[in-house]
Amino acid sequence: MRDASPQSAAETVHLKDYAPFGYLIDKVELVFRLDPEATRVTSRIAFRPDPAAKSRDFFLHGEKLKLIGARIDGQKAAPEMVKGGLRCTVPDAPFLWEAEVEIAPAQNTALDGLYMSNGMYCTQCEAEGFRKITYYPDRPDVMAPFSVRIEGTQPVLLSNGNPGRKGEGFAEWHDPWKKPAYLFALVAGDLVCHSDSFTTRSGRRVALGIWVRAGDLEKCGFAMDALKRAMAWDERVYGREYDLDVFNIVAVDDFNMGAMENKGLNIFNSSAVLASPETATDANYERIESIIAHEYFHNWTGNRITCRDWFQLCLKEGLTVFRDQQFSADERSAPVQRINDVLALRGRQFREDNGPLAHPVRPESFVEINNFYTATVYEKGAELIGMLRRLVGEDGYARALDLYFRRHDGQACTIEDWLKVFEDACDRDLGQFKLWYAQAGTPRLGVEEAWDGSTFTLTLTQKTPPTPGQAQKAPLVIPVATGLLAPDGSELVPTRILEMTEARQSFRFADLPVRPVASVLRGFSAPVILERRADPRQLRLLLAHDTDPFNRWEAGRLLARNSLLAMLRDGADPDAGYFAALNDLAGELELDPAFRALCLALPGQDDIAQALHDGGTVPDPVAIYRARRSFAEAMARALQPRLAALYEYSRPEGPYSPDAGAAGRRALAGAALGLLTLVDGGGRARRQYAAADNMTEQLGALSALVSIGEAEEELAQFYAQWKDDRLVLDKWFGLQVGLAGPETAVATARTLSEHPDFSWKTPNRFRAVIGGFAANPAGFHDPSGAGYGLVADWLIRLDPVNPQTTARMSTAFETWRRYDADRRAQMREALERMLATKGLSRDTTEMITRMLG
Ligand code: 0A1
Ligand code: ZN
Repeated sequence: MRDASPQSAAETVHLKDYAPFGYLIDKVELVFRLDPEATRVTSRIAFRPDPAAKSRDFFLHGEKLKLIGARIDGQKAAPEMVKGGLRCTVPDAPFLWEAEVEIAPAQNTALDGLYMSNGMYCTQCEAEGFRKITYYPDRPDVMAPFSVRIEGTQPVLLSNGNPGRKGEGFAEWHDPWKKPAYLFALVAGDLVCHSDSFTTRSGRRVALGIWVRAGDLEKCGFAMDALKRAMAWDERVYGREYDLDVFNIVAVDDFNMGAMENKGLNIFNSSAVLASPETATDANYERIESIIAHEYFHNWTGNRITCRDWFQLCLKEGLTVFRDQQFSADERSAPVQRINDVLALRGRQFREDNGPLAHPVRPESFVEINNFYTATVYEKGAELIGMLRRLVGEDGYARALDLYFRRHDGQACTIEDWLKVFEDACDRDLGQFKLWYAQAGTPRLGVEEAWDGSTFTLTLTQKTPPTPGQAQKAPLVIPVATGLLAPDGSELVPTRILEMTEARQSFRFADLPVRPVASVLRGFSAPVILERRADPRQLRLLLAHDTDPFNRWEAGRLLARNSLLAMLRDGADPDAGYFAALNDLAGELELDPAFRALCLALPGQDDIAQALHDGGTVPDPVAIYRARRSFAEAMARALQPRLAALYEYSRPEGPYSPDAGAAGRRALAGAALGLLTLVDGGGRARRQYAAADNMTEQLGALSALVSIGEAEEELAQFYAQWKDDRLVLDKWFGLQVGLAGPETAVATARTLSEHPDFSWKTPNRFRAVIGGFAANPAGFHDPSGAGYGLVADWLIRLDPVNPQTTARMSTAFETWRRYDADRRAQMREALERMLATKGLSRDTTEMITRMLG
């Protein structure tokens, strides 16, 4: 661990070097005297030597702190200041450490530690921000109860735990649960509260508060409702009750991520809490519900049981993502949730896992831990939990989780601890399963079929391509959920889990009356790429009849993708057979509208690029954009009457409601509108735009018009209407840079990056404009290289201000090796230019170095 040699803090930290801290902490008392330029933080920390630890190295982390003074047991201490912190000689017995430091929150633009956002003080301590607040063993395995006193003139002063004394200019808080420093939080500002309460199943009343700026009070209702539903769900499904008298959430505008699970005081990016029908889309509501649940669920999976070190990040994140996905599946439609989760996994994690940034779900080394809050740790981490559950069954999973909470409450744990509870509760050896945590890369699953007149044999093969630092891969345990359909579409063999453990393995289905059509990897039962030569007739049968909704959708997806690939590779026409099958499915009135909307969506541009690359063809993003557009136009023409009817009759009546049913109907109407607009000149979209009373329909219509380049008037109107609403203005920016075609994208991004409302130091706005553009392949990959140049210029500018967001957004370049020689050279040049920037942050340096490999 870094703590073993703090002098080399900028160097690589290795999991194998982990060593426990030498001291335990009985209590922490902090006093904050707030001032934008000179906040004073005093700490009183009761240490005692840990009898179980070998080291007696008393090293406290500290960064950007001005030490005013330190004492040990009341005597002036003389610590040695070293890189990344201080070291001190301390008694070989319990002692009290006291220190006073000064920090300048107003100067903190990196948004970790204590910083200011719109005049409000707030903190972000995960992963290593607490060391910017005071000297402390800032590592997750050091847990302690905290008491906090805040002195400031702000009307609202919040911290973790339960409220204590409060008076003019001060407030005190006490958190009885021991926690690592990364869960510390403090907020001070002129805020108002949307209050409510929740009574736990054992009858304790918890006061709930969502704290926002005065103008935002009306936008908290949905988040509060989601919170109460999440609290009830965690009691019902996992038997987990909340454990403090209060639970507070604060919305801030300047935040690097979505939200943070600080004990009893979650801090949220305002985009992940605030919603009203006029300003938030259905997708925004869905995201809010899932993030509220995610942060709340961390109270048990993350806070009560935390990580021993940051290599174990997936212990809390994979599990908590899995839990929030389960929650959303229960609250909404399970198949739709699964499809969306897989879309996100393929879009972000597969891209990462198949490029230079590939790393195991539990990495073995890092330079900057903030660079490992990745799709692999989060989303693939969640998939591993799903596979475990599939392998041990629902009951086994429930027993294992009960044991996990019983055995490890109050501890800082490892993946070994996690797997051991499954081994003990389910009497199963998970030695091979553990490889999923250690081996990077997306396995390729091959499928061969044989039929002898009564027995159907599926032979599965697995192969994981090499990833950086891991040339050789061993076979994994892969649960392959499989069912068989008869040629008439009826189900011959219901879903069973084929448990694959070898590189090549056959599974037999005997005594069948007819040769079946196999539905393999139902529900996307493992995070793999299925490599199966798909016969279009079989796919059409699955699209029409599969009893597994995921594979039904997947069959349509494959038909669309194969047709697009054939257009791009061989100049083929769009697949009319697919359009006919889709037309039938879209008209199945008993099918969930949200599901049908997903079936009408085309594979994304990056998805197609990845598929071409996987198949050995160099992708041309501009050609992909054009092929996809002409495919969509052909689809719109082929399905026109159906789409017109769907548009007409799917939209829900009555006042806007964000519930899943109404949202699904709007999604279906919106999908129809998007396609129809490509062939109807935009009349419908213009009418919808003018009449819309909710953001979903207003933005849906505007997007459709922007896509055909006919939105000038509406864009101006939208800006005039929403210029004072920062979250809506982000949408206005994002939509223009994200949807512009290859002819206009670079110019649009350039113009908008010069717009007076492009407040680039605010992460949400930067992400909307620069991130939105980088996610538009037809613009970012402009053959001139201007797209790469524009993004690189902005990243170089943002880096000294906010390294975390810069490093995260530099992943726009992670696919550089996929492209043709010219684009490769231009992207490489942009990466090298960034890397050569004097004083480039450790965060961004690490990312670019890994990308250049
Ligand atoms: N733990 C939070 C996400 C988070 C992680 C890092 C942060 O700063 C580097 C901020 C938030 C979650 O999973 O929601
Ligand atoms: Zn999380």
